[in-house]
Amino acid sequence: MDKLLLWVSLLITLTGAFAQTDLSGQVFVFPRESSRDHVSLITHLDEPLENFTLCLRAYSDLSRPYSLFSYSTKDKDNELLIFKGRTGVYHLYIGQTEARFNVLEDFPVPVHICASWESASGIAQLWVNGKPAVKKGLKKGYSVGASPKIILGQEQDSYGGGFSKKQSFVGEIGDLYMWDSILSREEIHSTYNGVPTTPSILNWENLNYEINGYVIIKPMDWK
Ligand SMILES: *[C@@H]1O[C@H](CO)[C@@H](O)[C@H](O)[C@H]1NC(C)=O
Ligand SMILES: [Ca+2]
Repeated sequence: MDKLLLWVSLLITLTGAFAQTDLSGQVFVFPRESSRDHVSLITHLDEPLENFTLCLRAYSDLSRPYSLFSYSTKDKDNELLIFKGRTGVYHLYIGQTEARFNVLEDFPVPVHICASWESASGIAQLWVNGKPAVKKGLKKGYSVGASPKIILGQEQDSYGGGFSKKQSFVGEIGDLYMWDSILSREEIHSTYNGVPTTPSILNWENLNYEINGYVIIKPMDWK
């Protein structure tokens, strides 16, 4: 290998290493409405998912609908999507199919959200501030596709793009974790009250991400 190539590969290795960041106690602030500003989460999901749980905290004073977590594959833009509807309504999409959850909530207040889905039964669960919504069922026997583009701040209508200002997130997001298993009620509660102990595939304390546009990291002042 010549010297230049060696330097280039060393630089890539170093950049890759530094991209793993501990964001404990911090949030991504999406300070304005746009069709561009977003964060890409980089993860090595090479296998389809039969089970998952995803948790995050969010604080927004938007009253219009918006995307909280957008996971697309080459075939399906809404492969795994958590979408906030009007106050008290959350939508979970798996493989383009929607389940709707109605919860009692105040507005605007910080929320801790966990969503889980199990292929074997198709049962989807949503927990808001540690309280379970009524279980729903969808896509029984399906597997969530691998090699996703995972985006915060925007809703994908194509693989890594197709954003719309009217579905963008404005506010703060933190404490995001994703597991390839179903967390128990006790684990959901410990995640809500503090930090999770179960090893995860997306981990706020060791996150590989890329900021695009106007997104700022600041302390989480509301937990
Ligand atoms: C998914 O969960 C079911 C239990 O509901 C379990 O039998 C299965 O092995 C899990 N799949 C994977 C890939 O972990
Ligand atoms: Ca979409």
